[in-house]
Amino acid sequence: EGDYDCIVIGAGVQGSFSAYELAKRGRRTLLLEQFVLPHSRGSSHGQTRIIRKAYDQDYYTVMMDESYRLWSQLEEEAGVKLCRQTGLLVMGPENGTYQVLKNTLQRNGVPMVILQPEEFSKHIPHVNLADGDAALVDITAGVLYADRALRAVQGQFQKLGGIITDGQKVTDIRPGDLVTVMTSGGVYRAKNLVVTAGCWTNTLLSYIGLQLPLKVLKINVYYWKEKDPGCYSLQNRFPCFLQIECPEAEHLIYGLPSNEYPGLMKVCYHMGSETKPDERDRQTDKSDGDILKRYLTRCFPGLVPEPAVVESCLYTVTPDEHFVLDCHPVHNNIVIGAGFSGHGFKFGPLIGKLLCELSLGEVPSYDLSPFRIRRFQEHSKSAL
Ligand code: PYC
Repeated sequence: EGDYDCIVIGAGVQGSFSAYELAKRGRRTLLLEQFVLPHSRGSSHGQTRIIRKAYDQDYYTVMMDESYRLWSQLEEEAGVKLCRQTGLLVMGPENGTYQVLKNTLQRNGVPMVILQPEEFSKHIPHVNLADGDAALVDITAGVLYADRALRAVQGQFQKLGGIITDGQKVTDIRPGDLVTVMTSGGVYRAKNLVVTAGCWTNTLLSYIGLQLPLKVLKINVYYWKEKDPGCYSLQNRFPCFLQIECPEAEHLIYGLPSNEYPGLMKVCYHMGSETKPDERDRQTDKSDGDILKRYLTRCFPGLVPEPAVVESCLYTVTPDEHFVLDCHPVHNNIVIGAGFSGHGFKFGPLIGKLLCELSLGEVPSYDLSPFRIRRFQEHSKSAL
């Protein structure tokens, strides 16, 4: 119990970085988490994520520039390695989203290598490039060590005097000049509140008169056995990859080199089935596994096309798959970071900085208009 300058609800990657930024600016900050940390019930667990600048919108590529710098600052401060450069292989039909990513990289001067189809197998053995597909490598990309990053940022937050209270579920929020947060274990007050509750966002927003158009998806995280151990491994410098628009799949397929389970490569479908955040274990749809089997049989002949390990993760997806970074429309001392739509982890340090800026009433360092809550009303109006 007690008073703070700021309370952050949700100790996933975005909440942890927000709390850290606030503490760095001398704010007495409480980071609240419903589960006992660390846990795997949300969207920030697991050992690895992709970090990349290859995007279809310039503003994400530009924002990643700073995010990379902030990741290395944290590496230095905490004395741990959090990123490993592997490159990102992007494959897809020449004239489509592939071209959009390529143009964004070129416009923003991101170092990349374009692989001509005839030399592809020399550079990337063990992968079959589909007929008609083009390929490039975003050199700057790599793997982020996700679990380790969360530990590091939470540790730095605590070193700055920040308080983490875990195992307490929020049961009510009362807005006002001092916001009151009731949990299963206490009552807390602060001048400012940041809500970064992942797929529980709408549950919390229901206490403060707001609902966002967020869908919660359960993503199956598949690991596939290498026939020849190491041939797709991080040690052997195999890159992360994105397969855009292929005959087997309507959505992206992505992969990371084998690392956390030696001999197993993570390859997943960037789509899942809808669930409620507390009922994910009831959602057992694995039809994406068949899509991946067909794709891997054709393009990754060095993998056994039968999943060896299946884990899960939740995405909280907005209609346009852009984030929500905004103040509550009525209570401007409440800031919301949500809807990271399965591509937010890599932005964590920058999202933390931006939510901190919003919370302190500062002009944010980037144009946040793509991330405003208002866009949903505008869309629904124009649809009517
Ligand atoms: O944003 O790079 C990404 C990503 C890969 C898999 C899910 N998200």
